[in-house]
Amino acid sequence: MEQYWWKKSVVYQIYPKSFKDTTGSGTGDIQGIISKLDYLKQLGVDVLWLTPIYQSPQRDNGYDISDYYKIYEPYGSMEDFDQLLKEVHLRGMKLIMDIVVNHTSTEHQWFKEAASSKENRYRDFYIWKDGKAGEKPNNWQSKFGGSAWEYDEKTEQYYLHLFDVTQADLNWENISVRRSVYEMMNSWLNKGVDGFRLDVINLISKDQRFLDDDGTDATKDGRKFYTDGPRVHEYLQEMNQEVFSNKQIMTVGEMSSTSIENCIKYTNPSRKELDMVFSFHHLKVDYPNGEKWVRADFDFIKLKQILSQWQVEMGKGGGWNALFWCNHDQPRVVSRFGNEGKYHRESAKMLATTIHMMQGTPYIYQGEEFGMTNPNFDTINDYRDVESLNIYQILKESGKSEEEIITILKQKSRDNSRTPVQWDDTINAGFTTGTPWIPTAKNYKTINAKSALADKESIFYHYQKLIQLRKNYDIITTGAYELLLPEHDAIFAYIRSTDKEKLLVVNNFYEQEVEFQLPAESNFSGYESEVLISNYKDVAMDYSKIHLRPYESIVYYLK
Ligand code: TEU
Repeated sequence: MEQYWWKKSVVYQIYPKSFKDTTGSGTGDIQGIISKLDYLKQLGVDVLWLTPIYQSPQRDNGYDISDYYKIYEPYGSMEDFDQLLKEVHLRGMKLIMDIVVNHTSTEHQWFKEAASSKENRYRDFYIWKDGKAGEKPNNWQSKFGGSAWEYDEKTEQYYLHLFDVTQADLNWENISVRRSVYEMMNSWLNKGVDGFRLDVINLISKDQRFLDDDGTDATKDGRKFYTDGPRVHEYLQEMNQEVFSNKQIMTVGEMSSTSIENCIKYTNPSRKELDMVFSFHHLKVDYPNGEKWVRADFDFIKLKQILSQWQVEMGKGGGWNALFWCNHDQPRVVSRFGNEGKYHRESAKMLATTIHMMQGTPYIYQGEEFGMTNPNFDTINDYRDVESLNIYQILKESGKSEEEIITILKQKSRDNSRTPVQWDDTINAGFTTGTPWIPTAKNYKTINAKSALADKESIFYHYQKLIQLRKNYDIITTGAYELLLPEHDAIFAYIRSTDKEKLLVVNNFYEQEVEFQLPAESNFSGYESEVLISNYKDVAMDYSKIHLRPYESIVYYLK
């Protein structure tokens, strides 16, 4: 197998809880995933990424693991998992697991032991600190709101939790933690798993001084003391040596608040750390001054600038991007950057083309392939996510009205992408015969996989074609990237080039019709052109000057 096989692959992310329920429990399960493998094969994806399926109290829907070696029972048994892996491989696809090793659940045996006494041998598996003059050890904040420290009465110390209070941070300074993690990861590889998505892996190394954040930078929450921390590259090189090396697997790191410089280090093959990274800077262009919890339009110019900067600089640095618009933590892309109404289909296809013609490995989040939207829940009773519920309380205490808070949650909540996959137009969209753990979006009768499969012009077949193009045109993998018209307020156009051929990708991001004029300095003379993919029929063949219809997207192949 080609060493960098994942450079031409497309990954499909499955959030099992909301994917497909076969028992009537209202929660998705492994047999449900197995039942949809032929659908995924038809789409053409190469790799499936399962978000955590391990034993967990489910406070954070599986990102709070209480046993890395057991399957969360409502999802099924280890035998079900073994069957899934076999069926995935039989179809020529691969499966990667989501590994959460920045923290465990406080229900994990390690934490129970650690919290039992200061002398317990697992005490140093976690980060315990004395208070300071009756206060918390420092002013670091949890990413889910409130302090990042929780006081344990029994042992009279605080433990660190960068996320929920039930997600205690592991102490990676402790070689026993690292050895236990590597042993667990190898056990999953020995079962035949094809790689890992590593959750917030750039947070595992903390500055051991545990200083207060002096408030000089925008976030003021302490993240500068643990983001891309002092030993993170050392730990990843050790993990690579102990787990990944000499195996044809794929690894992708989720990088919270990271930098391009660090992501080049994480993914340049010479450093033997990871294969690729998720960065989120392009998904904060609707966070005014970095603030997530306000309703805000997105900054289109900034979106183009950030995506382009990561294309150019990661390309120059020998790094590799994971390309994505959404996942289980982000709102649905067609609701966030596209059009939920009249131009739902055109805008969803345009957004897909924009990201799939870039350099990197594209990720499709379940339901994105047929245009699932945010559910637009009107009441807090429909929200389930620990982050949503925490922020609801915080905003309420800050004096915001119920209506203001719901408006914000409708746009920004992680629940937006966690509603049941809409398989067909039957009750609960064919996701479950029971009561779904979270309400189904109301538009399932018109937006569902079954109707998409029956319509050759659907978003599904646009994604299917994009996936196929990546296999057939090396320029999509290797071509240099150049943004055109950087200051244009509606057009996102870029070029991919090799010495023999070019791709010209032109997207109208808005409903307003607009003229595209190829910049004079673009040297395109003497090329023959063909349209590789578009979201309208009868597209303009003369690419030098095009009238773009609402959300029109065209890819010209020139050689
Ligand atoms: O996400 C970490 C992360 O960056 C986002 O959750 C973000 O911090 C959060 O939405 C605050 O805005 C990973 C997982 O993808 C997420 O589902 C988990 O909740 C989190 O880590 C903790 O494991």
